[in-house]
Amino acid sequence: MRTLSIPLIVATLLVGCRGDPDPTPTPDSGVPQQDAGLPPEDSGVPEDDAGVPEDDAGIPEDDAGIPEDDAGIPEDPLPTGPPVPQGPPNVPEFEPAFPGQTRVPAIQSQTPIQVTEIASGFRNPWAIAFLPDERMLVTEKPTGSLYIVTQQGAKSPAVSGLPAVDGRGQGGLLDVEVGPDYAQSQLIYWTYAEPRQGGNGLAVARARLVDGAQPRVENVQVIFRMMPTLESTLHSGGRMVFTPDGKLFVTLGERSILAGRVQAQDVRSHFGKVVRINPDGSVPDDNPYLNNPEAKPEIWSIGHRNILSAALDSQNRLWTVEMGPQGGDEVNRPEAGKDYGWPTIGYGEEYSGAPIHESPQAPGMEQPVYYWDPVISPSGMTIYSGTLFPEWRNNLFIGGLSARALVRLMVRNDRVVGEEHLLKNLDSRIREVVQGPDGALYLLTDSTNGKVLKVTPQ
Ligand SMILES: [Ca+2]
Repeated sequence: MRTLSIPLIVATLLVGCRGDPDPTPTPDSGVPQQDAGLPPEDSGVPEDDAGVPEDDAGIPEDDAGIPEDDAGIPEDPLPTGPPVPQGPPNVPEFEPAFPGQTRVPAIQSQTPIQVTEIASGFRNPWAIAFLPDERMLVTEKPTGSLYIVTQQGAKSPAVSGLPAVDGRGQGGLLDVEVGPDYAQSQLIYWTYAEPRQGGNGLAVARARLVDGAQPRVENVQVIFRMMPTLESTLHSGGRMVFTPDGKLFVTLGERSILAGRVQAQDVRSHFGKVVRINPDGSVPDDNPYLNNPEAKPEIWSIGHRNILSAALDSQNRLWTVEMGPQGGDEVNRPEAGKDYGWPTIGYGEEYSGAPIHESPQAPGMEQPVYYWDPVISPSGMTIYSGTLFPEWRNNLFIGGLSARALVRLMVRNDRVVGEEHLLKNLDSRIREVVQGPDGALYLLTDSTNGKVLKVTPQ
């Protein structure tokens, strides 16, 4: 088991100089053929919206927010200055709803950071979850394989017993989580595109992990199925977040094609929703749509496009980052029973340049906390709560696929006040960001030779 065990330091750098020279000025942020500019390893795998032309051009708080952890110390003044260098907006005619909703001042981390390669050779890995002994579960999207990886980089054989996945496009094996009661139950949870008669759909399964030289899962239970079934290889969603009160949030995409997109605000469909379930798949008795007999009872919030980033803040509130259309990636803080607007409102447009929305704002629909135009293509998120990087406490860290960066957002009073694009020098699509039990950030790069990277102070 302990074969390749010497972590390789791949990059050591001082982070975030304001003029961080970016040799590739967002080559892939604004045009449908974005993947054409990427290395060959990326070119065949259209996972994110940056690479997938839309095929459905037919549709047209305050200080109670995130508490500072140094209660007695005055807050630093808010950042000022120009935003992170980026291309011009795709939809300049849409004005933000409030100052600081986009293009906030660029910030620079003060802590020198080091990136260590833990393991490599994963085919488009998607998610990391930590077992209690600090080994990692790592999923591979297109192959449907799950591995156990040690901190020294040793990789187990693929865990056997997982059901087959529809591995095309943005489907496959996606997120993985370790059950809150794992020590007693050995239950792990995962999301995947389930092949079905007449199409496919996201499913959530759980099973008991039987550890060992040939790991396997047993007693697989599918605890949730996104309905209806539809034939689409796009916009699966699939991030999961356990909450301390024992509930499970799951993010669900709207399948991209027109037949799915139009269901994103329809409570009779799971498409384009955040759902909230119990760990056995049953419906919590305080979910927001239980008094509507037509609604899917699992629904928590509606009007989302494709959420691939989700995390809890220090108050255990859910934050998400959703893939928008061209110019419309957005950060939301989904609350029970609220409508986040897609496809009626948003800040983007079709990849063809055709308009989608008459307006970015409408009564009864929530505004994003923040949006990007041009997009970053977000996937994976953690809200930092560790001690290795005190200056990063309560900041959002988001993987950027087309941004080819680790995106850091500083938040005050539930508003974004500073943005930094870290690790641009790696020139890698960042698929996943997880805080390890040691307070380091663990990342997955998205390629046919995907890597597990660890970010620590230098
Ligand atoms: Ca929205």
